Amino acid sequence: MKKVIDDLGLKTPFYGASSGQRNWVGRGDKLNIKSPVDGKLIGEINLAENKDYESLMAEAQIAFPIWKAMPAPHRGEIVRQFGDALRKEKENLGKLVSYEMGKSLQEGYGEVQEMIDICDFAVGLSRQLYGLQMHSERPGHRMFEQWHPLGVVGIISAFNFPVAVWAWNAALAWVCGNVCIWKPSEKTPFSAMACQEIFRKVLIANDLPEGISNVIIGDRAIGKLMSSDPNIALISATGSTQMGKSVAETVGRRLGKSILELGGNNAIIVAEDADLNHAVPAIVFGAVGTAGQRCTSTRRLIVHESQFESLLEKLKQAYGQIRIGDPLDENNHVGPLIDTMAVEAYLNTVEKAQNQGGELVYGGQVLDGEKCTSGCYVMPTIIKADQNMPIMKQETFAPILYVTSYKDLNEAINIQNNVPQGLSSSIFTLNMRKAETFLSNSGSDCGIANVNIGTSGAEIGGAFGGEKETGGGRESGSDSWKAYMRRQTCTINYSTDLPLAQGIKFDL
Ligand code: UN1
Repeated sequence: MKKVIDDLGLKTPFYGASSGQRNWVGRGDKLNIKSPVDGKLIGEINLAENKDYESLMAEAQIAFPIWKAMPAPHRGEIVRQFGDALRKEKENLGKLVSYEMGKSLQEGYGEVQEMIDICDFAVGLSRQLYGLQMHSERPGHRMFEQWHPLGVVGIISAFNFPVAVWAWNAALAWVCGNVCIWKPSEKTPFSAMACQEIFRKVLIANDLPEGISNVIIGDRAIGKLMSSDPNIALISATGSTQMGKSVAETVGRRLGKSILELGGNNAIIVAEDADLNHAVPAIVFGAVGTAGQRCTSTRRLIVHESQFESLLEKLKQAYGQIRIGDPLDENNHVGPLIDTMAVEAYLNTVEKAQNQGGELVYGGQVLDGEKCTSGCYVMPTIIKADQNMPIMKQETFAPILYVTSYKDLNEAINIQNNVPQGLSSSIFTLNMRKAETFLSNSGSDCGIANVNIGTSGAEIGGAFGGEKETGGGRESGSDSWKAYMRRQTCTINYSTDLPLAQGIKFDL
């Protein structure tokens, strides 16, 4: 791993202020960052304090006028170069993500691929930041709208996607003409610093100010500082609903903008006519992929009573084949949870579910042994559940799948919607009426609704996000870019008169 880290241009050991790399110099407490894979120290880092934030903000503000003065397609060219640099670093960065966060190497590479894809998307977008033109009601007038950058965009991201979620936000924010300050999770700072280093080199090669992209490694206090800072026009925050509520309140108090991508409690409905050959792998990947630590992870399975027992049997069999261990070993499907606190939450949830009447069908244990030395490896778990168990309404970031049964589709849709969160959802059916009902306005209430694919692994081309306690924000594809810009409606009078709108006469 040392070679991977060195190749990525990160100087080891990481002694904060002595690293000589401006963006992650911190004056605060020293933090030891250990890998959940083997419990070994990756490096030490000094957390940022208010003063560090202030100096980054000053750099960002110097960079903004320079960056926004560049035509959008030129900004797109810089993002294109970043995408190319990521292609070159895919292997190293994917490995670092896998080691620091604990997700499988395939998923680490997948995450970097998602960054490359959003860069490509943003390059195209840089020539398509279209405004509409309207017909004015007044003769000799032209009315149109145009989009301008916001300024400094703050990005707060979570440990589970240490790099991709930043890229969804940053690549769009940049082509839109903004500069960014990124506060990654303090659980995965090195992946973030590696990204920053890759982009920093692109900026230097193009004679551009480094302040276009900034990373700050800090705790909640820094997040709070960003949220309350009127110099940050938009905060895009990914994390728990609890964190999101606090960000929303703080940003809202100053009437700032926010994009919130918070908790999910995603369900798959399996209809009586589902193709189980497709449903089973989709469920397993959704529930155990990334050790159940995606906001899109499948947490609830709502199965038609006619399929219930046979599907449960098939799932037990499939779970028996899952290889758990070092995520950098490509033979393994599932790595560790992020830390021992997450293991504790997993155990608590399994216990609570059983106390509430759930039946443990598979898993429920922490793994040890020579392949699982960090204490962070747990068994993917299946719990036969009653839909009214309160624990089913909560999101636990762990591979725990609740399975419950239903009789008719409306009941299944009600169960699916009857949680505070509203991120992702899916149905497995070969019946067109059922599929369309699920997608109709009396169907899923989530931001993402899929048919015959699972709840996780969304493509970057669509707008990503969800409703209710998921926060309502949208990032990544479609027209999500509009949230990173301010809309200006312009009316030009080229007539020889001054007619007023609404036919009002005001003759002097
Ligand atoms: C997240 O877990 O915060 O759809 C993002 C997915 C990924 C992104 C998840 N593309 O599962």
